[in-house]
Amino acid sequence: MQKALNLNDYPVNQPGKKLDLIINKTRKELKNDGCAILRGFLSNEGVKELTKEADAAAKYAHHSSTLTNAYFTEDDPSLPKSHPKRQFFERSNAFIPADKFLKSGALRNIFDQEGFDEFIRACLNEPKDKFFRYADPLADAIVNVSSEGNGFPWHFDTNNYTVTLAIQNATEGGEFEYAPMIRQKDENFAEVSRVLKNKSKMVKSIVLQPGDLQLFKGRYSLHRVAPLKGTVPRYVAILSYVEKENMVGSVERTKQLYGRVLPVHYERAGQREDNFID
Ligand SMILES: O=C(O)CCC(=O)C(=O)O
Ligand SMILES: [Fe+2]
Repeated sequence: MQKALNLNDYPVNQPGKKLDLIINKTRKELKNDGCAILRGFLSNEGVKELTKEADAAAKYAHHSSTLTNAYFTEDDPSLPKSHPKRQFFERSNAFIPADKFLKSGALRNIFDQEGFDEFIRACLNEPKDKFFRYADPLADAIVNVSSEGNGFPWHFDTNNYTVTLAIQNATEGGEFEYAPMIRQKDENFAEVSRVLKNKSKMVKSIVLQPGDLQLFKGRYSLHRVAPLKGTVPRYVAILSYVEKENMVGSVERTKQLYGRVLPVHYERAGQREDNFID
């Protein structure tokens, strides 16, 4: 296929002044707001190809559903019932695993574009020795499929940042809502509580368009995907980077998210225990 990226506006393969301006602007937005949107990062053809690819692979999506609070922790009955840690919502989504996308397809074409990783690293301002592609063959580049009835309720991420590409919007809903930097020095439970009740003035809502790239620092900003409506599924690609080389998901989490594991998950899980990496 032809180039899926809009290299005219985002010349990730040509480091220089133009790219530096984009990187600096993105860094500033991330610093102030925890969120940066690079509009029209994909070419029109890229969006078209990626949509086709996601449509064809959607049948391989693994559905999972859990009841979760914003912190992904267990219930703590020692706290009052109204505490944000005790507010549980259903989270359900479907992930198309990375190994269902062809090397020659649009998603890999984007992810493997020369200069792409380095551009993302520079935007996130991460040190070179702490920035690696997730080495998980099921999870390094995936597509999240969600439809009416699915939900990604309010949460903080465990990762320091997420890199997502909007591919297709649902018929209705699916806006990205977030309370920028709501927790910084402390947990700020009072304001978090207001967000969970939809009573906070802090919440911002963004409508991503197909082809937009989003960088988001979700550890400090409570966020969710607004409830979806209609028959058209929302497709979002999630590209993962981690702080350590050769990392893969744990056996348990991989089973939950993808419904299966590969030999590498068992091999590395063993290694992890032996070497006390985490
Ligand atoms: O689907 C999205 O846009 C957001 C996903 C998200 O918040 C996450 O993966 O942690
Ligand atoms: Fe998140």
